Amino acid sequence: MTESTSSEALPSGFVALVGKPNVGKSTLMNAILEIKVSATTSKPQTTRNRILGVQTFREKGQICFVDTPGIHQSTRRLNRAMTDKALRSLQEVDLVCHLVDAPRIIAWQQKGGREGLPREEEFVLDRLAERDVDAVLAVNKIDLVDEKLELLPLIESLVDMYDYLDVVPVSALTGENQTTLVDVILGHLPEQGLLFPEDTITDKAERFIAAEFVREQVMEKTDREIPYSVAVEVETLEDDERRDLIDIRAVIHVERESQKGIVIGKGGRRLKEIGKAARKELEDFFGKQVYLETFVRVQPSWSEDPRFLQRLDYE
Ligand SMILES: Nc1nc2c(ncn2[C@@H]2O[C@H](COP(=O)(O)OP(=O)(O)O)[C@@H](O)[C@H]2O)c(=O)[nH]1
Ligand SMILES: [Mg+2]
Repeated sequence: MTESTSSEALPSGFVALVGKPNVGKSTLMNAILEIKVSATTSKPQTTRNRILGVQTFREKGQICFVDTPGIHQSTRRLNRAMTDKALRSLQEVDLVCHLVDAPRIIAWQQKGGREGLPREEEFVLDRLAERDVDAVLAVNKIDLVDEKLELLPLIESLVDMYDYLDVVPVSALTGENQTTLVDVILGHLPEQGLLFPEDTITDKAERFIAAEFVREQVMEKTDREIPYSVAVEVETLEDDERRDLIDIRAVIHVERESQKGIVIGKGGRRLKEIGKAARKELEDFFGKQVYLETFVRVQPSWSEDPRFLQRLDYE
C-alpha cells in the first residue's frame, strides 16, 4: 500500500475538551500539542474562547481539539457567554472528552463520607445527558492521587451517571497515560483522512495568542476579583525583520480605576513582572525575541457590555 492510500483511511476529527472550570482542559491540550497555545492558570475560568488545537500523529491520525471554557453556573454576562460557548461546541464535534479533577472529587467524597458527585460536576453531567453526546471520560490529575484504588469510587459514580465510550485516568501535568488517551480518542474518530495540513497547530491568529499570554500573566499575578476584571487586546504585532524581533503592543483593560492601580503596582512593579513573564512565553511560542509594550486602560464594566464582549469574541 502506498503512503497516500494509507493516510486517506486514517482516523481524524474534532474533539471537544469539556468539564468544570480548572480541571486541566487547556493543560491537557497544550501537552498533547507539545506547544502551549491555550492559557492556563491555577485559577478557574481562565479560558474564555473556543480554541482549536491540532495534533497530527504520524501514521495514526489527527485530533482537532476544541478547548472550551469551563461549564459553570453564573449570572454574569461574560460567564454565561463562556458556558454557552462550551455547550455549543458539544454538538459540533465528533467526540467529547469530559475531564474531571480526580483528587478534588476524591477529597469531596472522603470528607462527606459519601458516594455521588459534587453539584458542579452534576451540572456538567446533566448538560452532557441532555445532548446525549459520544463521550470519553478523562480522569485527570492522577499524579496527585497516591493510592490509585481511590479512583474506583469516583469512576463508579461517574459511569453511573453517564454512558461513556471509555474511561482513561490521566495526568496532563506528568504525561502519564497520555498516549493511551490519544489512542482511545483516535479509536472513536471516523476514518476520513487528515482534516488539516500536517503542520497545522491552531486556527487562532498570533495576535490572539499574544493577548492570551498577557492575560494569563495578569491572572496569575493578581487576586480577588482582578483576574476576572481583565481583558487584553493586542493593538499591534509586527515582525521587525531588521531588528530580528517581534514587536507587540498590548492593552490591558480593567473595569475600574482602582483596578488599574493594582495591575500597575507600586512604581509600575507588577506590570513590569507581568510583561517579563508574558514576554518569556511569547518568545517560546514564536521562537524569536519579543519586544512587548503594555498599557492599562479602564473600560468601565466591560464584562456586562455586549459590544465589548463581541469585540473580544467572548460572545
Ligand atoms: N497536579 C496536576 N495539576 C494539573 C493537571 N492538569 C492541570 N493541572 C493544573 O490545574 C490548573 C488548571 O489547569 P487549566 O488547564 O487552566 O484548567 P482548565 O480551566 O480546565 O482549562 C493549573 O494550575 C494546572 O497546572 C494534572 O494532571 N496534575
Ligand atoms: Mg482552560
